[in-house]
Amino acid sequence: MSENNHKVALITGVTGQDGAYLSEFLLKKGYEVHGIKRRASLFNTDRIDHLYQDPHETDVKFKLHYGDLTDTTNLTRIIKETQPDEIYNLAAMSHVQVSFEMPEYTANADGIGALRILESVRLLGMEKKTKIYQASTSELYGKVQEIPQSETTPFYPRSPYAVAKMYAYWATVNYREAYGMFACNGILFNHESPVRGETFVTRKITRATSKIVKGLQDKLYLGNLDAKRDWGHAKDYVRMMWMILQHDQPEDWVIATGTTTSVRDFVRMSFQYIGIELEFTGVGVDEKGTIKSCSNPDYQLEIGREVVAVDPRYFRPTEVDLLIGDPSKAKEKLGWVPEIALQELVNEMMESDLHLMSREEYLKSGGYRINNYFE
Ligand code: NDP
Ligand code: GDR
Repeated sequence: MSENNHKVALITGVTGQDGAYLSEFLLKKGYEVHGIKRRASLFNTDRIDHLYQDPHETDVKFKLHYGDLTDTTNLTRIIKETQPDEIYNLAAMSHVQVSFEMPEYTANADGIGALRILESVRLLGMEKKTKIYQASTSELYGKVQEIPQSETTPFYPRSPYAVAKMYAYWATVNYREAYGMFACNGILFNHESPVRGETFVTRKITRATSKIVKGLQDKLYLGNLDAKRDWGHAKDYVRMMWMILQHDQPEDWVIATGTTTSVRDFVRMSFQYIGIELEFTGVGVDEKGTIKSCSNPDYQLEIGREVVAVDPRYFRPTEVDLLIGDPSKAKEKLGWVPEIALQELVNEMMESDLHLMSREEYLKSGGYRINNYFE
C-alpha cells in the first residue's frame, strides 16, 4: 500500500494495448499505477497519453519509469522504489511472426524477463507482499492437442515466442510452488481493440478496409486465411487480469470467449460493416477476395474488383491453425464472462479506423505524406 492507503500496481508493457486498458482500469479503481516504458527515439506513449499526469502536480497517481525487461538492475531498482502490491508483467516482444526473426531477443525479453521480475521480488524479500500476474498466452497450445483448450490441455509451442512464453509460464508456477509466492498465469486467447498494434491481423484488416474504401490503399495482402482464432476484446480481458490477483488462491486461468472465427471471416465482417459483401475464390496462394456487392452509396467501389490477395511472405514457418478456449473455470470460480461480442469488437475497430483514415484522407488532400506501411 502507498502512504495514503491506495494499492500500488506496477505494469510492465504500459505503452502496449493491454497496458493502456489495464492502467485505465486500475486508476478507476483508485490504484496508484506505475508503468515501465522503454526509451524510444520518438514519443511512444500514444495509447496512454489520455492518462498522463504532469509529474509536477501533487497527488499524481500515474507514474512512468524508464526500463526494459532485459535489464535486471533496472527492474530490481524500480520494484524496490515503487513497492508494488501487484505487478502485471505485460511487456513482451509480442509478435509471433517477428519472433522467428528475433528468437534470441524474444527468449531474453519474454522468457528470462519474467524470471527477472520473479527473482527480483524474491531477492528484495517482497515475496509475501507482492502478487504477480504473468501474461501467458494461448500460443502455448500451438499444435492442436485438444478442442477446446483449457487449463489442463497439454502445451505444444510452435514459435520462438511461444517457447519463450512457455519458460515464463513454468517459472511463474515454480516460484509459486517453491517460495509460496502469489504468482499467477493468465492464459489469454487473442484480444483486440481499436488500439491493437497495426501489424496484428485484426487491426491490419480494419485499417486496410478503411483505407481501401477511402482510396488510400489498393489491396489487402494477407497470409493464412484459414487460421482460426478465439478473438475477444482487450477491455474484458484486463478486468480478468485484475480478478486473478484478487482471488483467494494463486492459480492459472484460461481467458477466452469460447468461439472461434477464421481470418477470412474477420475480413468479411470488416467489409460488411461498410455494406460491402466479398466473394472469395481460389485456394491457397491463389485465393482472392473480390467485391460482390456494395450497398453503401458513400463508397464507389467497382463490383468484381480484387481487394484481398494472399502473399506467402505472411506465412509462418510453423503455424497455429486453430485456437478455441474453454473459459469455464473463470466463469465458475470468478464469475467472469466476456461482455463484448466479436461483432461489437469489429464495429468498434472499424469505426475508429474509418475515423483515423478520414484524417489521413484530409492530410493527403492537403499534400501531406501519409503513412503507407502495409505490413
Ligand atoms: P503489445 O505488443 O501491444 O505491447 C507490448 C508492450 O511490451 C509494449 O509496451 C512494449 O513497449 C513492451 N515491451 C516490449 N519489449 C520490451 C522490453 N524488452 N522491455 C520492456 N518493455 C517491452 O502487446 P499486448 O498489449 O497485446 O499484450 C500484452 C502482453 O500479453 C504481452 O506479453 C503479450 O505477449 C501477451 N498476450 C497478448 C495477447 C493478445 O491477444 N493481445 C494474448 C495473450 C498474451 P513499446 O511500446 O516500446 O514497444
Ligand atoms: P497471433 O496474432 O499470432 O495469434 O498472436 P496475429 O494477429 O499476428 O495472427 C493471427 C493469425 O492470423 C494469421 N494471418 C496473419 N497474421 C498477421 N499478423 N498478418 C497477416 O498478414 C496475416 N495473415 C494471416 C496468422 O498466421 C495467425 O494464424 C497474437 C499476439 O497478440 C500474441 O502476443 C498473443 O500471445 C496471441 O495473439 C494469443
